[in-house]
Amino acid sequence: MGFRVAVVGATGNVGREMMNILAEREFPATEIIAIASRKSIGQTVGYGDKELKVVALDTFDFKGVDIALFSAGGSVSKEYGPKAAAAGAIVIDNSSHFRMDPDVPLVVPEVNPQALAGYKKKNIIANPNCSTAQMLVALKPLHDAAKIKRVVVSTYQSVSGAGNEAMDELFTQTRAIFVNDEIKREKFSKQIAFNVIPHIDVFLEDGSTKEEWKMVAETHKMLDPDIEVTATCVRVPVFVGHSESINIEFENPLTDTQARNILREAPGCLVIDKREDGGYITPVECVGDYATFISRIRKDPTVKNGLNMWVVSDNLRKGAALNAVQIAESLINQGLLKAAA
Ligand code: 11C
Repeated sequence: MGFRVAVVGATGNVGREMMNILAEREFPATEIIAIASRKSIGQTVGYGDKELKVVALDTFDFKGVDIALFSAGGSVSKEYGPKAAAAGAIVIDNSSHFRMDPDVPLVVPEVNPQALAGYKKKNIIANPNCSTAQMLVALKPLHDAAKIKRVVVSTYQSVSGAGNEAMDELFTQTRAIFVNDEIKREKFSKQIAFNVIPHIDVFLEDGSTKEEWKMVAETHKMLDPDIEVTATCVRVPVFVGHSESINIEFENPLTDTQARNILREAPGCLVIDKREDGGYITPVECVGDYATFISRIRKDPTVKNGLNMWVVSDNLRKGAALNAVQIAESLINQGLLKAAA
């Protein structure tokens, strides 16, 4: 007994991680179908110790598929997500396309698993933006304890969030600097090697970027619409792993020791906070892990009830592929999805 699972965008960064995580977590699948655009036909993708041939999306019939994990960009989700959902598959979509649709639950299982029950309206569930997912895994237990009023977050986001070509651009620019070659810019509007870029996704009219807006809007949808959030999202020359400096103001008192103890027990969180040289996490150490790592938990003495912390996670995993697979697992655990006998 098990489920037929389709992975759409299987050859991308996140799609490959979806395949890895389905295998690692021994997701109860009777069949995994690796789907991508026509240009990927002929490629294979790894699933455990198997190599699966890629199937073309435009001719694929989703009938009989139980779960379709989409990570092929917003336009593919817009066109094919509803088709897969109409054919009977539960679509778990990693793009931003459906996130703000009131009839589509936006879910991080450690934060709002109860929202999953609403998936039946469209047969679609949205996965949040990677920077929001890891922030909320850390904020939710603290909000439950002392009610968060305001969050000021600055992100340090790896290039893998922008896809394979962005990773290649960091690599080739870095090499070009060492061999004194021309630095070519394609994916990023400024040099990314040995630099930082305060710009992720498109600019909005108020001067913020869409990435920053997502951190606000998605926090409101998933955690609490009353929390004030302000974000600055920055691209850094790191291949995988997003980091965040988070300043939190609470309604009620919460000491740094209390926060550390709460986070030590919280689902999905791993506290590494030794207050000594190297006693904190950096992005290279989180790669391939499932956890949201939390370090540098300390009092902010400039407000009545304030804390600062440093939050790091593998953006391709908790920020995308892992969260999508956890949503599927949570559907099964909540009895919302049953395998055919
Ligand atoms: C980045 N967070 O690091 C983005 C990638 O809305 O799902 C994911 C974009 C999204 O560039």
